[in-house]
Amino acid sequence: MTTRLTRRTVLGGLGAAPLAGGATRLLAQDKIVLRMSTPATQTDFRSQGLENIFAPAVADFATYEPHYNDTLFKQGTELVAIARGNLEMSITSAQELAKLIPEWSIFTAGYLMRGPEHQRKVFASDIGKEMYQLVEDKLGVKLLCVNYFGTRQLDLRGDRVINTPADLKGVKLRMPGTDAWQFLGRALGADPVPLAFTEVYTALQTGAIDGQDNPLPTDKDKKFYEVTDQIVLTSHLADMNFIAFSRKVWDRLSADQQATVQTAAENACRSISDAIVKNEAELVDFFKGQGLKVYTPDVEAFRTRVQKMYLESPFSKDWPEGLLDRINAVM
Ligand code: KDO
Repeated sequence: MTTRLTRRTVLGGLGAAPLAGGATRLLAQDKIVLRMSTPATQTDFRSQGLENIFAPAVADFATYEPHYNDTLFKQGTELVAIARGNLEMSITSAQELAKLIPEWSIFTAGYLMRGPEHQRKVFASDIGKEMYQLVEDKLGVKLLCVNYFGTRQLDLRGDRVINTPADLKGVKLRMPGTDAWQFLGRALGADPVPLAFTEVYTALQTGAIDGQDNPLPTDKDKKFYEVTDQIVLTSHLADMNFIAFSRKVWDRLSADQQATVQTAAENACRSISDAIVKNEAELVDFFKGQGLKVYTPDVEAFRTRVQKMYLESPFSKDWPEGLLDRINAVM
């Protein structure tokens, strides 16, 4: 038998044993359905990691049900859906978390995280425990693990050479539609345009936008190279994602099942990060082979401007006291 976690099943308890606080514990014959919503494709490394590592590990008591390409919830609405009990899982980002919990905007700052190892260590430390707890307390969402999503680079139409932020003046750069992302676009020197991930290919093809930013593996997976001419290696954001899991569902699992979910997610995150690191290293040659110009601009000029703008931004007022120094001190 499978049960979707709805208010009716929680409160009505389809044969499930009541727990304090109105939650219900899964009985042995029940299988919980874990719907995961994401704008990503099925071929994305994160999707594959969850399908191949997470899903089989929890299969004894849970049916993993992924929904790709924004088909269940729209990009950026998943966390609220989980908080309201309408969704069980998503692959979330610091930018989406920052929309609901301003302290999280610290992790949206360009040129802050130094890469996959730094991310892993930061979130394995007390910093991670505190920031994950904040999300659990405020949203009822558990963040199970962090994965490296790749380092974001500029991917543009046309042959305008980009060396410093000044060269991006007037460039209509698609960024995802939250304040944190739009600010990053402005900090880079561009004119940011908010647009859903699933609409980027067509907007590039028609020239509605001049470019977009994403990690190289995403540019390949979404075939953006078919409709752009150059990749500028600004490396402005070592991007990361988090496996978000409903606290209400978590509370229905036994201690053993919770441990299984946690380990399964951590194994998936590690494998996703490793696969992305490996793929990223191979992709410059791939894009050159597709006829794109790939080059490194004056990264220091971008870093200096972006870091200055973040420190002077209204976002930084919400950063917990001392956290920036603590993040930088993680080696
Ligand atoms: C994007 O919209 O550009 C982005 O890369 C932002 C990420 O935070 C992440 O949400 C990602 O899209 C989606 O998961 C689709 O891959």
